[in-house]
Amino acid sequence: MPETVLNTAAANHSAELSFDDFKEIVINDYRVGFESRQASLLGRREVLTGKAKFGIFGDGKEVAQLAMAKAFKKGDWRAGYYRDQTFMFATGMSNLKEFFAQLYANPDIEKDPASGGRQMNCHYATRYVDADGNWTSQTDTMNCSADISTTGGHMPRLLGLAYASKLYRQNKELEYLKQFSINGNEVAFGTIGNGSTSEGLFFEAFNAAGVLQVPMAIAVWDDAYAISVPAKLQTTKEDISEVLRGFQRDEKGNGYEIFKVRGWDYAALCETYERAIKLCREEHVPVLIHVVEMTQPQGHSTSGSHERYKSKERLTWEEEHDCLLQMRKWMIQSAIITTEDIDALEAEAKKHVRNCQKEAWAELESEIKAEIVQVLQLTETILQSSQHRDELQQVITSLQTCVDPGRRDTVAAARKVLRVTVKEPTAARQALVNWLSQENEKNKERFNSKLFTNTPKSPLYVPVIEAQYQEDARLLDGREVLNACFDANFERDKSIVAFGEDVGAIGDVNQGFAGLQSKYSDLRITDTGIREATIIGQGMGLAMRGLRPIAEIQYLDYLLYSITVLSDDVASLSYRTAGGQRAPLIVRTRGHRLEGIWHSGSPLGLILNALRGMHICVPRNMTQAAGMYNTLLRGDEPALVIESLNGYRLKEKLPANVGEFTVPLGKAEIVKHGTDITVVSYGSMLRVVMEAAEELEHLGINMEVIDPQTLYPFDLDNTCGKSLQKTNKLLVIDEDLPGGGSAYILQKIIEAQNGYYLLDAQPKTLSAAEHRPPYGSDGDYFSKPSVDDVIEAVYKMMNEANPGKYPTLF
Ligand SMILES: Cc1ncc(C[n+]2csc(CCOP(=O)(O)OP(=O)(O)O)c2C)c(N)n1
Ligand SMILES: [Mg+2]
Repeated sequence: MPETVLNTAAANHSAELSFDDFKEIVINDYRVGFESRQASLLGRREVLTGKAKFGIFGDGKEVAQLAMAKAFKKGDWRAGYYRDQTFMFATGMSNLKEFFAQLYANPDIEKDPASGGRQMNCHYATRYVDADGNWTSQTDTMNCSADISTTGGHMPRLLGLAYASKLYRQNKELEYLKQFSINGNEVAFGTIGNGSTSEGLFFEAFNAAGVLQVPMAIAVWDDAYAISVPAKLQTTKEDISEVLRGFQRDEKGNGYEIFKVRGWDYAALCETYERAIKLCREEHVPVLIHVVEMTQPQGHSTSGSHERYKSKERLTWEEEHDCLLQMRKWMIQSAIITTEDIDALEAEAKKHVRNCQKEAWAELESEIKAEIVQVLQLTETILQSSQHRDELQQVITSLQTCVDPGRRDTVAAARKVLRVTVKEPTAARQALVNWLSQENEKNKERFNSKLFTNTPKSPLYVPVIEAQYQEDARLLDGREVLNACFDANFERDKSIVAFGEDVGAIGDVNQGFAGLQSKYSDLRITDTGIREATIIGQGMGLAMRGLRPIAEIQYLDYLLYSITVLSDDVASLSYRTAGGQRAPLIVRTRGHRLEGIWHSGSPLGLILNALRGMHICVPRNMTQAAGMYNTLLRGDEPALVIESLNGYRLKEKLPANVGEFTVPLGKAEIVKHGTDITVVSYGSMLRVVMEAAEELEHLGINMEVIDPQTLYPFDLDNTCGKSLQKTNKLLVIDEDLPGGGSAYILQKIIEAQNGYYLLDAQPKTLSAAEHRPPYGSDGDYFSKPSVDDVIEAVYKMMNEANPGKYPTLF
């Protein structure tokens, strides 16, 4: 049965403490909670008076977080949401000044280490990658994985963080990774709002953690609302722990230990957290702590007021059950503090918070003011000899009178001055041009950097090692080449694990991992449930904790089930922490043409748009795929590898160095040299293109075929652009929808590589039909580009260029 701790009880951790020590701890907790509340109140004011753009705060959730912080140890992890400032202050993972620096969007990572001003306020993260790309020691620190704003979106990552502890405890070969774990003793603490438990990701992760039996401690902060929508419209029976009762472990099997406790009852919360986390840490039993009767003193966020949708009775109840008010009463009643002393503490705390806020504002303001002075001085000098004094004076005045100016104001003023004086090329104007270009560099670093980690450990810097072939190299099925590659890597690096649906016992549906589970154990090659989103989350959490996961999505078509996790969480991690966190996760999948609507997907446009921040690899065969895995497994950035579904049984020569050779990312390869037209294609489509190339030779057309190999990064050496110097004609062919992956490739070649200037004919694309392909070979023929389609598309372009030489076909 779920354990319900609804009675106030003396916190049992105090058993070994003297009353004075106990009092000191409680009073200090109250101080942290009270300061946090003041930060919320002041934070809201800062938004309403215009210094910050938006605010969401943890008021009404303070006391439970004080209890959670007590149970949180070095080495532990948090994956939570925007209500957790009190926990972050109580653990020391953040502080009041950083809280305000983030609210003001200070882009300096010294001031806002969580996100360098990139995330909304109360989105937390600790930094674990140093400037050289080295991991810091995660067992010496408390660790917070970077928050995201999508409610429930962090649940898959939470699962992965907890799963890492399981691997570290059970796989003794990992003992050498001491900076990441001490015997898997680390608990992954999660927090989620009651409303967000309605999300599928919550249920998927919850079930998976029960199956896996991992040390995941998930707290539901239940304030009975999700913005304006009340519990009765969110949760069956209005009670999530009641709904989840079937997960309670019992004589029928493993499961969860479930706790329910009131959010204003400090002593009961401390006791609950102590018991729950002990079990979770020592026995790796996942726990649910459902914290009920929480409140929102200021409503949901600065975007609206809760008086609009909460009844008077509810608002009165919330006031009375304010957790800090209740804790205060209990402290006075229990003789922990006198009314006078707590009044004094509160007055002191208010002052302290105010000072932190002022300092945080002053730090940002002083930098911007210095920049304003520079722009004003430069503009004044320009003005002396300008014909446009009035306009320049206007720029000066509006910059001088700008309320709460930002960097956009200084840069916009400089750009305006340069426009106004475009016909006055003075030395003074040049000085402003120089200033602007320097600022642009700095602002690029502040606002646009670190989409990838770009450390010396980036896969882009992995040395290139060519594949070597012995004279009698064996000709194997493509899947066997991959299998040999994985085998060599698993042997080489004990931190590599692979998991997914049917990956373990049968070695994946195409047998790339065949035989490897029995060789390396089911802790390293592992079957999972059908749960794509949490397969990715599982991989992400492992990758954040120093392991090298290959997370497998059975078919590319099912990647969509995990696209939110990949897009919101994995792909944005480096950027949203300004390089403070990374997750070098490799996602393995297989796609392009095979059979039917859900086994033929090639949605590269969707992927390229959703997953900027990951490398996107589209190997044309299994040898190239192996070389890409060899590269990625030696680098520190996340990637997606899409193998060709119809290529596993095609014969390929086994390289002698199958686990060592590397295919560099962003290195396009000319797979057929030619002079008449440049055709760019990738993946399974390339085989079709090469078949067409043979017949086109008979028709007198010699095409150059280029395989970019990776779509992100795309052809870093401009191989495609250079090819156009020869052919002056470009055709991009893929299996995606029209305007999908091919449009991306066109933009790269025509615009980024300046291919436009080399063309003497309109650039074209040949893609699939706009619907998914029907089942059967006819379905494929009439939906995806066929050899006939390729031949005719190429021929038509040649016909248009030279109808005399290439008469119209039909
Ligand atoms: C996936 C997603 N859907 C919707 C939102 C918009 N949104 C932000 S907070 C919120 C309510 C969340 O309520 P709850 O989980 O109960 O947390 P609380 O804010 O009450 O602590 C909503 C709908 C979002 N951020 N992410
Ligand atoms: Mg809520």
